[in-house]
Amino acid sequence: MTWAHTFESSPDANLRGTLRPDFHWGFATAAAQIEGAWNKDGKGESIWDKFCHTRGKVKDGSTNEDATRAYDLFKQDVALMKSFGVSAYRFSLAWSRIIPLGGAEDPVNEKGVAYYNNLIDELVANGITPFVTLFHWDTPQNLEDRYGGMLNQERYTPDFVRYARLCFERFGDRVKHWITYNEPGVYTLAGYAAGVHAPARSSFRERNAEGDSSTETFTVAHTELVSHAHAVKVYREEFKEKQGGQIGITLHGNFSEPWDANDPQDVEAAQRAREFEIAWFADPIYGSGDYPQSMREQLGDRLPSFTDEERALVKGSSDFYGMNTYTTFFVRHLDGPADINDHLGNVEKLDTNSDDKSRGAESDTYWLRTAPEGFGKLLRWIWDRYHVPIFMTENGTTAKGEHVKAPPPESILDDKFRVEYFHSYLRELTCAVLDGVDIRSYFAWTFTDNWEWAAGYEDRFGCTWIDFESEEKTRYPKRSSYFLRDYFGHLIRKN
Ligand code: PNW
Repeated sequence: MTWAHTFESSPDANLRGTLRPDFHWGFATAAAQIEGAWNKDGKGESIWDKFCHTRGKVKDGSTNEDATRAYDLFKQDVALMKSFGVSAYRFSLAWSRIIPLGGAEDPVNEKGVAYYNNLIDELVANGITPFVTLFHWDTPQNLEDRYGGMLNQERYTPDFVRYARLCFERFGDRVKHWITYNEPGVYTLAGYAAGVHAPARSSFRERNAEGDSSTETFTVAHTELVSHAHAVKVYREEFKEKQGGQIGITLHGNFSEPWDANDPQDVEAAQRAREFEIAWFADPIYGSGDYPQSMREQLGDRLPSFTDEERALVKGSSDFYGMNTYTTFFVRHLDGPADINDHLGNVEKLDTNSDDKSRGAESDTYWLRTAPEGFGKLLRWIWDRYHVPIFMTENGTTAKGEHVKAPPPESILDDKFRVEYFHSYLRELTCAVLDGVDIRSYFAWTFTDNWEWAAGYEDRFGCTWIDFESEEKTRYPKRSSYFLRDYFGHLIRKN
């Protein structure tokens, strides 16, 4: 099935050619969600391999042992992407595939290196620019066992830096766009505050045997920031001149709107929520060089302090703002002192505002609703506060009803809900560009349905539907893939 879209009718007609000719568009993925081959060809165990083999952790009881089998089927996937006309592909490397035990002194798995070399070569041969994420949540389990992973900044940092250096050495002749960490905030909030993601630590003993949500969350974030900055320093000092690439970090961030726009306390609470979620990582890197004052006030000494050396290292440590965003929430202030385990800025997040207006149409994922207006505001908020070029590195949605048996009926593949999501968000993106916001890429999340972490295979974010029950994980493109092809064809200037 193919679909063709034209955009001659208002208001799309006058958006033609708005995006720069070198604007990159494509799909984003993560190794642990697609590769499968979890213990093949020498790959070591990651914290997600352990997590999904622990009873009760994943919603549908599934594992990522096979996932979409992207490890075996990468040539087919590159050909499919090419048929959608992408110019770029963002994917992550599995650290434990490259260094199975993870550490600076541990051996390299040449078969793992070869897999990524083959994938990169295949992309380049097909004219697709690789954007490579070093870390998308799959810490080698051995580093967790050896010294507590990111809780141990001193021991972890040299291990991460050696892994990063090895990747620059082996892949940097062809990879010119590097991302150190994907969403350091979600990694620590879900893994150490809520305890619902690997490595499954929190203060909540009914869920996790160990952990302290009130401190570890911020310790791990600090380790991510500092180790990111060390890896960037290595790239800039030892590789950048010769290889000519760019390096940065990707942060998550949804938009927060006041629940009651006429209540100054809610207006303040929405700003505080944006700072707890976004400025937590972005201020040290792109702004003041320190954590936001609002966080220091609430968290006191539970928030680590940057040494002078760390501050100098972290500030300016990203060539661009890597941005993942999905939705918007209404935020209402809470009275009284914040809970010890609060990470939101002493607010509550709601689906409707004081006028009972909904934040958007429901997807198949509880936290995600279509909210393009907030996206437009968020782009401007980030641009006004930090003024660095923005690479959109993830954006997308699930849609209700897609979890059916194969073969999927045409009504499922004609994914109107997802098309409407992309259409409305890309209009906002284009308007922001017209307003002067410097945006250089857009990666849809995600290429195919995949293993959605603790939600298993039931949350389908793909622009291609996958039959997970078939041996070949048969791929069925949804209409949204063709919509993106046609809409970017319209939006990107041709010269
Ligand atoms: C991202 N939130 O995670 C990740 O980078 C992907 O690996 C993941 O599959 C995708 O989004 C969809 O979930 C997020 O609650 C998880 O706002 C949660 C949120 C945002 C991003």
